Amino acid sequence: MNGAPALVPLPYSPDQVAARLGSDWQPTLRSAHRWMILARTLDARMQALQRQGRVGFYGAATGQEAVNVAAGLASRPEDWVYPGLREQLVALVRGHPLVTYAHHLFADNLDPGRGRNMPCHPTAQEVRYVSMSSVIGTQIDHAVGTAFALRHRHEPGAVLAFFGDGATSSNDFHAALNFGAVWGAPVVFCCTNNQWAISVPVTHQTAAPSLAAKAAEYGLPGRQVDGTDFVAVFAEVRAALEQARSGGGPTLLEFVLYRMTAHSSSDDPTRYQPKDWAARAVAHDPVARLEEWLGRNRLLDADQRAAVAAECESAVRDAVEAAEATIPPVPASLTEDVYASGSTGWTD
Ligand SMILES: Cc1ncc(C[n+]2csc(CCOP(=O)(O)OP(=O)(O)O)c2C)c(N)n1
Ligand SMILES: [Mg+2]
Repeated sequence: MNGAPALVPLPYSPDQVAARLGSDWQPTLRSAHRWMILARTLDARMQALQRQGRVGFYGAATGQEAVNVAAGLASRPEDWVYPGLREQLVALVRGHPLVTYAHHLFADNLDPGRGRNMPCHPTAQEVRYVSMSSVIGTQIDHAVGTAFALRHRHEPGAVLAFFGDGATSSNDFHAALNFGAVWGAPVVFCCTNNQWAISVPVTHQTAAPSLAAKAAEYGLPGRQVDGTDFVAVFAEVRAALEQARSGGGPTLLEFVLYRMTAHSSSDDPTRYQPKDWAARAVAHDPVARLEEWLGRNRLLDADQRAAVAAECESAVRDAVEAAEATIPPVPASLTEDVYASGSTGWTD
């Protein structure tokens, strides 16, 4: 495949940004920046805590923040999210409390999943963020099923289905695109092409000209998007969600970006990545890219940047402290939520 498109500095003038984001573009960009810094702060802290043995596992989303924040901000409360490993920020942007996510990461008694899932596999029912399956690709089919159900019940909303470049080689990806298109299901397929599936480069994953190109054979539109450009991702996700909601069927969006960390805390990428990868990834850092543009357009100065960083540091510190002060799941919880007894808590 032809790999990443040429990534250029944010090409937008403020007028173009306003046109693509709408009238409230300045608060949207400031809010996006704050969320991206929070995510990066959380990633750095959790990777350090994992190495100290204080959390069991961590899968960072460093380099993928623009996609997560843009998708979160472009979605509506009635929409659903089926994530892969690196989309927890979408739940936070949609209103899942940071401290609840910290309870999940520490698998404590206030984790909504009571420590049953690996860290980075939260469930956030109140924001329609469905617990991730570690089995690569399976969530894409589940997302299509939910989208079909929404339409069948005449309920509003659409579904965001996230998965990586590696997941495009799973059977589920192909079944989901096929039936999503056949049924005209209100789903947006969001492929985060970070160019690696653990140690397998995307160039070994497919001979197709791009991952987005696969959409055509299933009869739905597919577009490659620069996933390091917040404005581009926001505009594309918003348009695809609108199309889905209005009965126009699914879209496949391929977000090309760079994995800036190891696959997870269990991985050592120096054993397989080319020596210049880290430098190439840093050159395509979505946070630096947005900050550079905000600075150039006088929307962010050094003091404001420092204030955002301090606010995020303190939010992460408070969340970690609250989690570490919480007891592990009580033994009796082992049998809770296993069998349905009366109401499941879900409304239908
Ligand atoms: C069915 C299945 N096969 C293999 C694995 C092991 N595994 C975990 S993550 C991963 C790579 C996923 O790569 P990609 O889809 O590109 O997502 P990324 O981790 O890069 O975000 C693999 C092979 C798995 N979890 N499930
Ligand atoms: Mg990948």
